[in-house]
Amino acid sequence: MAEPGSGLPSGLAAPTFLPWLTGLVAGMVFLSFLQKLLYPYFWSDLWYLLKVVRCGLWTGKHRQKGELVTVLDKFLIQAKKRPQKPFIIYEGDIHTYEDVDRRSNKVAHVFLNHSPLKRGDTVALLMSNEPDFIHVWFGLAKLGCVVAFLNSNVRSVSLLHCIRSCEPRVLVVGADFLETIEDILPSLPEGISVWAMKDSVPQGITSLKEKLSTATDCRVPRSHHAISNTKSPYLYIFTSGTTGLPKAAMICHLVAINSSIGLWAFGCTSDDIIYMTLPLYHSAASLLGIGGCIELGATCVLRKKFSASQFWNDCRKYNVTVFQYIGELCRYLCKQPKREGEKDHRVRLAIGNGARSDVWREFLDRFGNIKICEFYGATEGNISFMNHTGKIGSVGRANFFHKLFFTFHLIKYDFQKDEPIRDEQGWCCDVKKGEPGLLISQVNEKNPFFGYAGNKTQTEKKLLCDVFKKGDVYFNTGDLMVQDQENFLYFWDRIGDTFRWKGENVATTEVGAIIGMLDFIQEANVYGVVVPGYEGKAGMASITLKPNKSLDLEKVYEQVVTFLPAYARPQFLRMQEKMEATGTFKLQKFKLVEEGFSPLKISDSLYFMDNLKKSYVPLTKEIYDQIILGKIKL
Ligand SMILES: *[C@@H]1O[C@H](CO)[C@@H](O)[C@H](O)[C@H]1NC(C)=O
Ligand SMILES: *[C@@H]1O[C@H](CO)[C@@H](O)[C@H](O)[C@H]1NC(C)=O
Ligand SMILES: *[C@@H]1O[C@H](CO)[C@@H](O)[C@H](O)[C@H]1NC(C)=O
Ligand SMILES: *[C@@H]1O[C@H](CO)[C@@H](O)[C@H](O)[C@H]1NC(C)=O
Ligand SMILES: CC(=O)N[C@H]1CO[C@H](CO)[C@@H](O)[C@@H]1O
Ligand SMILES: CC(=O)N[C@H]1CO[C@H](CO)[C@@H](O)[C@@H]1O
Repeated sequence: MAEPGSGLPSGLAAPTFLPWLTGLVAGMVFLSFLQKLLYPYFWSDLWYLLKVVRCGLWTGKHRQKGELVTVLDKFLIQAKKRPQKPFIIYEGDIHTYEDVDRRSNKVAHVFLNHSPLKRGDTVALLMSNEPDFIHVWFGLAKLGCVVAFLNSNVRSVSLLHCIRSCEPRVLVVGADFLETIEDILPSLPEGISVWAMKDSVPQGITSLKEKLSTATDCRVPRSHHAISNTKSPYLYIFTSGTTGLPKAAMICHLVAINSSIGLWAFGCTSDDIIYMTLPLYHSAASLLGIGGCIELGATCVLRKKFSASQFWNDCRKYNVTVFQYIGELCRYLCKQPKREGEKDHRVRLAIGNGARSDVWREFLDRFGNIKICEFYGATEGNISFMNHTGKIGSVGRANFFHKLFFTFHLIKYDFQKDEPIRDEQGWCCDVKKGEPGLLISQVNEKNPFFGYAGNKTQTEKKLLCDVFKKGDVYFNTGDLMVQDQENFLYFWDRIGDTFRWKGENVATTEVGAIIGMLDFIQEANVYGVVVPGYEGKAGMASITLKPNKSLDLEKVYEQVVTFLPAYARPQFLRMQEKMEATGTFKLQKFKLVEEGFSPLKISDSLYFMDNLKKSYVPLTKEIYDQIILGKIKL
């Protein structure tokens, strides 16, 4: 770098009147100019680094004193410090920090007195967004149990798979899920006791609600949940990795503590009111959102389900200042009919991921000056970015400071073979700026990967070995990203056997297996296709029939609706005479994805999922046009 003032002729300030001062000022102006030119984000990067360091010191401090402070401990501290402060506002009811503390004590006492649960046992929780989700979660955490959050969209066989994979002793279900659970009750593994948050329950299920009404709310001794190792398990959160059925990612206390600092790092304070419409069973809402509120002592306005038409009304009603989003949410809000006074609210910050640049711009135009902070972080991965400079579309920036702490790479990827490209020596290579590459992050002592519950093979599949040299290990995020000239990172696509739709990852093998159960289906090949105007990809199943069998469209519809969550149901079917044998299976999938769902381009019969007719119907040109124009909503 140029030396300060070196470009200035020294005799310029002729009467040699304090020449060094002139030189210094000129030098500083020049330096600042240089900094703006070469390092325009220097100050924001540095600011971000200081925050990261500060929270590192914070976690370190508590470790040094020999006392490990978990997110639950922080909650207890807040409950003592500000008992009357609203913690959760749900359907107009206020639950203060003290209220939540008391009710979760009750939950703890019920299980302490009426079940054989002990510290370290896993409890699966199937509930929608409601205060009791948090009461049960915290109550069980107070007993040192590990809570597994089940995705509440998942049904039957997939749900059973999820429950089996985390080996719980107890299953707690919300009132809305009694029917779901009754369906699988006979198939549940031996020794799981089922509890429901409802007064009257069928045989074989215990009523938690009834027991709560008589339970004591006195404090649970800290010895039940005090931890001696921050890497011990705290939660299981299900994710669809790059392959197969959902997997339970183990979240240890340390990851939860780190995530809970997120809101603070984005600039939230205890005065903020955070609007939460995302499902609590995902890490964004539970770890970042609820954990973040606790860290700050802030208020969370919880909603059972996101509603685009109610969104701004709620924001006004509750004086919301911050909300969490996924890309779809911003898009739905932009699609709402325009109304008077749309900028009339107090929201100043939105935190989330997946907002595309076009939607992002429209959103700002329409709803006013809201700072949008994108972040990226795989639930189970050891990598995260924050858009701490608010650049439109980007998930964050890999800055100089960042690289000191996280080792990540974008490596070249073969889209057709669906695997990283390796050179003659067998090493992977970094992509050039501007090209999409697979995001991987190094796994080592400092940067551990905690793996999935139950299955070693699955854990190993998420890891890439011998990447740049013999013996190195990287975590494969399954996400393709692009890095621009300024080092901003942009989400590009997902690889492997999953695609994203409505904010959820869809495992193609799972969907394929469900359709394959039908007796007339020979083979089902599932993938996602791009539909203009939507985030992610819509599901499509390419199928072949068994000899002498005919396609029963209603049966296919019934099958997917019965067994798959709404986001995983294929929107389109494509009937193929036989699966083409060109090259590998993966290669063929690549071709199918490219071909999309246009009846004008594809000669095979195409079908469209029609929820009114409760069947798949032929995908005509009219239907196709209406989908493209947004007149038919997917
Ligand atoms: C959590 O944050 C601390 C401090 O920033 C860091 O030292 C630690 O490695 C992080 N751990 C995980 C698992 O994220
Ligand atoms: C929102 O703020 C206004 C003005 O500060 C206040 O009068 C009102 O009570 C607040 N509403 C809620 C639900 O806190
Ligand atoms: C683990 O995964 C492998 C491959 O996905 C599978 O064959 C095996 O049955 C699984 N084991 C368990 C215990 O789920
Ligand atoms: C299918 O039907 C044809 C004629 O109807 C018959 O010749 C053939 O054996 C059948 N194949 C099978 C596998 O049932
Ligand atoms: C997502 C995640 O857990 N990231 C962590 C990876 O490890 C670094 C420290 O080495 C943490 O700071 C990150 O939070
Ligand atoms: C948390 C954080 O640093 N957010 C940044 C996001 O982007 C804006 C610019 O629009 C910055 O001012 C913020 O600092």
